[in-house]
Amino acid sequence: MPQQPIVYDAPTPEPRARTVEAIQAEILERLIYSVGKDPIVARPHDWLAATILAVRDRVMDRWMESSRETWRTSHKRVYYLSLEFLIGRLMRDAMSNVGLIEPVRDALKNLNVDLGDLINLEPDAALGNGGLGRLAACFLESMSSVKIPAYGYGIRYVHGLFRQEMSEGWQVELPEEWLAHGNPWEFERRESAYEIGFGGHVEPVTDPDGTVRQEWRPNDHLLAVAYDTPIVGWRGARVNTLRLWSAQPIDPILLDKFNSGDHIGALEESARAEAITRVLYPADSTAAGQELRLRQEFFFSSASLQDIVRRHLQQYGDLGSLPDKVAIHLNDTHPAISIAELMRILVDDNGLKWADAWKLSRGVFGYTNHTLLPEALESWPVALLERLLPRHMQIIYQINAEVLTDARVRAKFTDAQIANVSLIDESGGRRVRMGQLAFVGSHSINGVSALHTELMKQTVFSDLHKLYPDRINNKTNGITPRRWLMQCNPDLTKLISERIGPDFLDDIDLLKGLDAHADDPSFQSQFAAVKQGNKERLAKLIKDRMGIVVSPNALFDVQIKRIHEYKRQLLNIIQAVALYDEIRAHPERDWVPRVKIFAGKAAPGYWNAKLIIKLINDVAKVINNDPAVRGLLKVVFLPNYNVSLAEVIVPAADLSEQISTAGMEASGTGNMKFMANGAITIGTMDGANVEMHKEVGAENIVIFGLTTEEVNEKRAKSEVPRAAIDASPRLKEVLESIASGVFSPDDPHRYRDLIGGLYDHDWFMVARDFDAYVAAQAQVDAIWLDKRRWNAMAIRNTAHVGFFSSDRTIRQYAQEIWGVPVASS
Ligand code: B1H
Repeated sequence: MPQQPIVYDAPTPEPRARTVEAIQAEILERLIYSVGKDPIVARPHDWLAATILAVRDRVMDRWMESSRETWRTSHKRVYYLSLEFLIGRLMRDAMSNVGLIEPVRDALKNLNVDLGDLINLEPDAALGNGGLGRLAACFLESMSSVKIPAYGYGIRYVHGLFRQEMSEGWQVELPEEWLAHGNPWEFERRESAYEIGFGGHVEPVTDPDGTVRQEWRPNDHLLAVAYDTPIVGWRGARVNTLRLWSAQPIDPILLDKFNSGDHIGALEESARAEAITRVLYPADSTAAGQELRLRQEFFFSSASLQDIVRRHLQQYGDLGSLPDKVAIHLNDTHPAISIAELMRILVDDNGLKWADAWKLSRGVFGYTNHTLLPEALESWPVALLERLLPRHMQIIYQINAEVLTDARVRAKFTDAQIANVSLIDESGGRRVRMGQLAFVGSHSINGVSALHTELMKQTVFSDLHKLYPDRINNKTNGITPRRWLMQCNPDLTKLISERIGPDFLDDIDLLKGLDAHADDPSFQSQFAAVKQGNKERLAKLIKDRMGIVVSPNALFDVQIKRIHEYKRQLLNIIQAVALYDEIRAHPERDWVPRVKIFAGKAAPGYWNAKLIIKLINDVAKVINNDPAVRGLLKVVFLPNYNVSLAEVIVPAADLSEQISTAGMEASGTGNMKFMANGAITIGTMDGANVEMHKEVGAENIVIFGLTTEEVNEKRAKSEVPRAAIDASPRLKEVLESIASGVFSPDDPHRYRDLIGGLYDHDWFMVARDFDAYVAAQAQVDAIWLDKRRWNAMAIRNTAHVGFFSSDRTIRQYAQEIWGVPVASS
């Protein structure tokens, strides 16, 4: 059926009324007619669904308007391809961005329902592991806020990141069920379904005009069905679409099998197809490596590209304008197979010449690298790609041939350099390196902090950078100040508005106006009172969930993030043990009461990370129950860290732990969230900490430890850490106590190997940074005791967070990578 022409000036829908009465009536109407419940028996989940539907309606008008405008103005569209979107809850975000929190609260109150209860009932959309997925979510919100026409493309996992429970201090993983009560935010688009192929073979076909084309004949097919979620920007600036793909079989039931009595066999294809989008791989900063993961990557890349090309052809009828109208961004290498898929679509399906297609394709793609950790760099066995995607493997070979010729002939590279830039890793089984593919197929390759981008040039991509020197650029990460300041910390937002006026809500750089008030005692005490309120709320949560009583007057010292050796939760807990020993040895001293708060998930197969969780819990048990500590130190590990828990912890933190081994954390984004909420950072010169140090000033951040160069030097010399341990009696004592079972009397050898690693190689420099860390913590104590100084520092952190808004990051992507015009704030 031919597509109907689009009539741009058709009447737009009448915006829904926003009064309390209208909203109240609509919630009731939705409850009865959409949820199908009588108000007298409706349960909280029914009210939640009805409320979301009423809020969603008030986003719809803006959604239609936004997409009509993009069609009408022929504006360039940005497509952000990401295997992860760590969205969290959507209702408060949407209400806040369209200014409906108060009327909805009042409408619900009239119906005897508490808005806060409903907010806490909404499940988190946890379609991501950590920073990479959360960044994608912040970017979506910022793209809407700065009015960039954009789509997020990803996978609608049935099970997001696993739920973490504790069993005697050990992490246990349970399946996550965010869709259990349905998802009122999404629209299923059965009409936007694409066929995705796997396997089969490639056949040359001769066209009537005599040209020979390659045609891929997959032997395995399934459908990608779209589910759309509206993402509304600040003050409803624009509504963009998050389009998540779900895998479905082409034939839900194989009728011949069914009719012959094989009822289970008849459903096999269905189960196989649906397996692709069933679950998110739970590894952060480690490549998954299984075939199913590669299937996920191709599945969502192919569906997204088919959708993009269809939309472009519908509007422009010609592929030559692709780079003028389309920017496709690869969030890490997970969607890098898109490069080969677009080439296949252009050359095989649409008959473009290879060279023309390659130019168009490179004009369209941009790629962000998020880590240099070798275990996270994706590569796939050639044999696997040949079997699953035979045509794509041919295309990759052809791309590689051109790159290698360029390296040899134009750049006169040595053999070693050629091996470095090759898309095929020939050492130990042939593998396709997705980073190299993403690099050569993109016109822009960016890192996520200044330091990380520099290291990209010096390490993983050094030779590719020499070959194509104008491609690598930096885009320091950011966070959305809506979710991470205004929504999670309404009291602070109100206080700031009263002090410097509300304009900072629309121009976050205006927070600098707080500098002038940083030393004002009255403002300081108001700022501290807000923090105190947030700490009381967190203390209550800790009491309710864990039964542990913590004093909101203590210093809340917080490390929340994925558990990883390079992030060094181990350094933090060892310092806690050292402090414990000191408190007991010197009860007479004037100790600063501290609560050490940890939260985070470990990848299920990452033994040392799981052991570190157990150690934190073992140490907590001893310290929290030792009367000699007199409550001066508490250790808490909060289970099941996720976005909504972060929204409670971050505003309550006094001290933000950003203590990764220098050179290893590409950026970090939690660091920025704490900064916004007036916590002081204790951190290494790593990732975006370096730029935070610059923005807030050296006197407002506590920096310690080895630099990247020093770490590299020690590693290059294979210097053993024993000297550092011998030189620090305090460290030695702590390590011995942990290794000998003081905290694990039920299994005295539990930590022997973990601690042994610090003696043998200490790759992450825990021992060698220990003394510097302890000294930095002492400096923190000293500042804490000088309340005026602490408060001034905290205020200055909030004041200088503007640079770390994802609106700034997104504007830079738009101008410098995507070629999309943006209004300045
Ligand atoms: C980051 C990942 C990551 N870097 C592989 N790399 C994954 C790699 O499932 N996988 O295969 C999943 C995640 N995640 C993080 O990205 C960095 O460690 C942070 O430093 C950074 O802030 C964040 C956003 O750029």
